[in-house]
Order: sequence, then structure tokens, then C-alpha cells
Amino acid sequence: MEFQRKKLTDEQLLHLYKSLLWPRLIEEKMLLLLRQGRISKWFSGIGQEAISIGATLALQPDEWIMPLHRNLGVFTSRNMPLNKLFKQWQGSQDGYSKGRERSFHFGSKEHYICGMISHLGPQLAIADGVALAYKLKKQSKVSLTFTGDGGTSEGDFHEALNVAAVWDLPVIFIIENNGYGLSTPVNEQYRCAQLADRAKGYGMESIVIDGNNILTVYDTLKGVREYCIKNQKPYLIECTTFRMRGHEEASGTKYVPAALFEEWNKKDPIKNYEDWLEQEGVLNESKIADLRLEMKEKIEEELKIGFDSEPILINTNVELEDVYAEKLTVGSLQLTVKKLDNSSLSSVIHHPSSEINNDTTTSEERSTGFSPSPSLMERAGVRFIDSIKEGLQQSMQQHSNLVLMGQDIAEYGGAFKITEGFVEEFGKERVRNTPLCESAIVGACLGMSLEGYKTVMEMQFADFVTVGFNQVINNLAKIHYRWGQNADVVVRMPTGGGVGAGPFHSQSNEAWFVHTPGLKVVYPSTPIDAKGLLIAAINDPNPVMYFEHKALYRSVTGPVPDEYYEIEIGKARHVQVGDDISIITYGAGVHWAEDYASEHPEISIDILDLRTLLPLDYDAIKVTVIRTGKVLLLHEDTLTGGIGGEISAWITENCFEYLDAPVMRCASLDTAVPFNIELEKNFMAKIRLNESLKKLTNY
Ligand SMILES: Cc1ncc(C[n+]2csc(CCOP(=O)(O)OP(=O)(O)O)c2C)c(N)n1
Repeated sequence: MEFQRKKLTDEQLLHLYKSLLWPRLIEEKMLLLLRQGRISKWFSGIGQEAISIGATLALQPDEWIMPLHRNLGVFTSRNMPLNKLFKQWQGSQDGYSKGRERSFHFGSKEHYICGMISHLGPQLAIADGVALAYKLKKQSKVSLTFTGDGGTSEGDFHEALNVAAVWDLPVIFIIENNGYGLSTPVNEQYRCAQLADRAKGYGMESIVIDGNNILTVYDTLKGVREYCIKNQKPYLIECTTFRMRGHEEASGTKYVPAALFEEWNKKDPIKNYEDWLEQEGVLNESKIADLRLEMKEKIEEELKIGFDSEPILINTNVELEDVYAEKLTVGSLQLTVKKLDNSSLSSVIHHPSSEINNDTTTSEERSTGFSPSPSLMERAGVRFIDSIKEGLQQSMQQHSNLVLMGQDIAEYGGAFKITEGFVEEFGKERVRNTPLCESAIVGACLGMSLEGYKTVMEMQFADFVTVGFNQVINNLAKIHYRWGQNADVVVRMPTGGGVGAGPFHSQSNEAWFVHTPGLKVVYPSTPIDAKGLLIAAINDPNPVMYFEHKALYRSVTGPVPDEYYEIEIGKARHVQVGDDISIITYGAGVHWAEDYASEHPEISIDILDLRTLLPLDYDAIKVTVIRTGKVLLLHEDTLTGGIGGEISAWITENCFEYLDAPVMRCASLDTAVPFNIELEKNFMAKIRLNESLKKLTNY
């Protein structure tokens, strides 16, 4: 192995040596503790340390790094104290994640490290988002992310590299090619000669370097960092190395030929560097021995503190509270936002098939008891779609740190034209057409959040969230609970059927997200709520799935205040008072229920529009149950596993004594959404509403 010191001083060379040795000695100690049964699991990076250390030290300490499971050197090179790291690995209260995360699956804002989730690839797009934030702030910074050779086969790798290239983002992608995935050798992982060759396909520069040579890694990274900042481009570095131990200690290394270990043992990054430093006269045997002893003593000291950790705090309230970030400030701005509740609105909602609620009818007798508020200027007859646009537009005006992302949302104005004209008003930097890669864009939104941005991503159709699902469910939703980082992201979900769009442009998939702690799920049914809930979602520091029913876009109109206002997330809307039966519903269901009620004055129907599905407004649910004692849960989503089942269970548990009949559900058929319009009508819950209500009335 050849070392070139270039202009590095003895002191710098020594610092690199110490930075290499420290994680190696920590790991050796961990392996000992593992054999003694004092720790439970260990993912080893022995033999690969030069990559983590060379890369981390080549960056500025406030540049974000997205490390993986073999990158202890990233954490130690950012000077994270061993005692706290150890507490983290042990799942202790005073580690970095309050005992909620394992091994290296955590981050620390203070150290600009965003740790992995198990799925490996999702890390990469987060680096895109961070780099985009640097770029928009015009900062001379890069982000750095790691992947293994195995991880390069994931779609996330391709999406992240492509986005970085297309958006000219200063991201350094490092592949640690250590010969194996878990046990799968590289010849069963890919067919290109070098993984670095893939960069060409994305229009990106790349290089293959010896990942075991600390000076090569350090020098290359310094140069690449400068390149990325100066040219505002990403760069791919493939580091060749070898995994000297099993995937994790329990999994062994039987499948690795002994000759490979012998060969790579000779290329050990520490031994080789140590020998060279001795030749250079920077180190000698006794100094090495002293350093090792000093470090070993330090390890013992740190472990003493590490083992002496606070007992784990088991407090269910704290566990639940930590799922969501508190809404204290809004990005960097402190906003005074008008909060609307039902009593401040004059609410005349004009909905699809009913002519009763037109703009000349005051609402008192028909619905809500709302009274107009003199402080709010409102326009009548605003379409649902225009209210969404208005909420988005006013939010863009309020928050200079808000960026919109989505397919075709710029000049084209989005599939439904909601962002038409936005590029002219806000510019292309903040209204971003994305490549066709939902996973990377959700990941990039999270990366933006690490740097204090807010993002709204438009899913072209809610159906397509499936290809960004992992990022939503495992990154956005869990990050705050895992290590206290919020994900200030709204995903707009044009949803629902009724327009003959077939199985992949019509689905109601809100229940998937309701089942995921950490997300909020809102689903307005009226223009006034659509605007106010969107503004609230954007002001909320947590990830919010915002469902907007496509069939309501142009068919529903109503009054909408001109002002910038919020409708509180988590509060249902009592649509109309009735005594016989409650319909609890949301989205298109609200309009079905209202239509039905107006066509059947013989039944006195109480209607509750949930507006938010996570968290649910249980107080409002209870009020309507008590009022009528008979409840129908109505939703366009399919029956089995729909949110109706959840609410039914809650009512049964909590309101049993008020019930005069079993809670019933009216939902769509348990099939995909059919294309033929007649078949689709038959699929829809609406067609069974009359039957369901008759059954409930007659019970
Ligand atoms: C999506 C996903 N699939 C499978 C796994 C199981 N798994 C964990 S690590 C690993 C191998 C990763 O190989 P590579 O990316 O080369 O990294 P290395 O462990 O060799 O450093 C596998 C298959 C996982 N964590 N996530």
C-alpha cells in the first residue's frame, strides 16, 4: 500500500492515525464483551475504518452525514463520547434515543449525523434533501451518504443518484464495496465492472479508490468536496475494501474463502498506515504502545460510565407524547394564524348533487348553527380545488422556507392544475418539478427538514404513494419518536374514485396511514376546511398526509375566507343535528350523507364529518353516539381494515351503554376499484347507503 503524505503535517498524520485506532480498539473491546455475554449484538466495521474516518475528517463538522451500520468511525470522528454511544447500543435511557433504537440506527442533530433505518437505501435521498437546502441557502457545503455494495441494488440508490444529478446537488455518495452483502458475493449482486461506472448513466463523475488507504480516502474526499461545492454537482466514490468479520457477529463467515481473509488481512488499514508512519519517523513502537494503552484505559473509563446508565424510564405518556413534535414555532417564523372553528364561519357548502344548499340559503335550519364572523371576509361559491390552491399559495407567501415538490407541478401546474401560476410567483427553486421517483422525493423532503425547511410534496395520485411508502412509513413517521428529529413534510394525496379512473387512479388508501403512529392524516370535505386544514398541516412540524378527493375538486363549492387561517387538526365538524341516527364519515361520504338526509326528511340524521382521521376526535364521536344511540360509519374506502372498523371498536369499548343498536359500517366492496362506471358505482359505498340506513333504523 502506497501512502502519499502530500502537504499533511506530522500532526495531521498523527491525528488521522489516532482517529483510525480509536474505533478499532472500541470494536475489539465490543467483541470481547459480546463473547462475555455483556452486550447482545455487534455489526463490525473492522477493516473498513479508513473510509468512515477519512470521509468524516475531510468534511466540516456541520455538514450532514448519513452513515450505516459499519460506520462507527463517523460517530467517533464527530467526537461523540463513547460512554453515551455505549448507552445507545445497550438501549439505555441516556443514550441517543431514550432506549428506542438499536445499534447505529439513530441520529444527532448536534453532530449533524442522521442515522440509518434498517432498510439501508432510504438514507441516500435524505442526503439529496440536505444538499438541496444547502444549495437554496447558497451555503458552501456538501452532504455525504454511505451505501454498501448490496444497497446499490435497491431502487433508492438509483433514485437518489438521479435526483442529485438532475438537480445539481452537492452530495457525495460513497459505496463501501466490501465484497459481500449479508452473505451474497458481489458477482451475484451486480453485473457492471465497477459500481462507480453507474455514475456515468446518471451524468455524474465518479472514481474508484482504495478504501483501506486512509490518506487516499482523506485526500480524495477533500478534493471531491471542493469539486461538489464549486461545481454544484454530486459525485460517486467507490471505495474497495473488505468485511473482515461476519455480517454481524452471530452470522459467522463460513461462506467467505479463507484466502480472501489472508489477502485482505495484509491490506489492513491500520497496520499498513502504522508501519508507514514508523518509516516516516512520525511514530515509533513505544509511542504506538503508549497510545494504545492510553486509549484502552480511556475505553475502560468510558465503559464504566456506560454500564452505569440510568434505569430505563417506562412512562407510557412520555412514549406517546414523543411520537409527535410539539408545535411551538413555525419553521424560523413565529406566526399568528387565525384559528377558525365552526362558530366563526358562515357555512353554506354547495355539494355535488344537492341543490338545497345553494348560496342563498342560510345555514341555520339546515346544518350547523354557524354564524358569520364579522372579522372574516369570505367569498361564496369557491370550488374545493381553488381553496386548496389558495391555502397552498398563502402558505408559500407566509413561509419563505416552504418548498413544493412533485411531478409536473411547475410550468404545467400539476396534474390537476393546483399549482398553476406558482412558478411565476415563487420561482422554480421553490416550485420543483421532480423526476419520477416518489421514494427519493419523500426522502429529500425529510433531508430538507433536517435543515429547517418545510416541504409539500404532491403525489400525482394518492395511488402512487406505494412507491414512496417506505420513506413515509419508516422514515417520516418514526424519526421523531426514534431520535427527536421532526419531519416537517406534508404529502398531498389526490384520492378517491367515482370518475371511472380504474384500479390505480381511484384508491382510498388513508387507512394505511392511520395505522402508522407518527403521521397525521387529514381529509377535508368542504372548501373552507380544505384551505384551513392545508394551512394547519403546513404549519404543523409533523408529517401530515393530506387527502383531497378528486371528485370533489370541481363539484363542491362553498364559502372560503380570504384570510390566511387554520382549521385545527384533530377536530371533527358537526355537520347537522339529528336524533334518529348518526352518520360518522369524511370526504365524499359527507356529501353522500347530506344528500341522503335531504332526500329523506323522515329520518333525523346527525352527521359528523371527521375531517382528521389521525388523531381522531373521540369527543365529537362520543357526542353524536350519545345523541342518537345508532351509528353508521360511512366511508369510500373498502370495508375490511377500513377506519370504520377502528371507530366501531372504540365506540363499542367506550360508549356501549349509549348504543341502541350494533355499530354498523357502510363501505366500498372488498375489491380493487373497477374501471367501468357502472361497476364502479356498484363498488362504491354510496350504493349501499340506503340499505345500511334502513337496516339500522329498523333494528
Ligand atoms: C430492505 C432490506 N432488505 C434486506 C435487509 C437485510 N440486510 C441487512 S444488511 C444486508 C446486507 C447489506 O449489504 P451491503 O449493502 O453490501 O452492506 P454491508 O453489510 O456489506 O456493509 C441485508 C441483506 C435490510 N436490512 N433491508
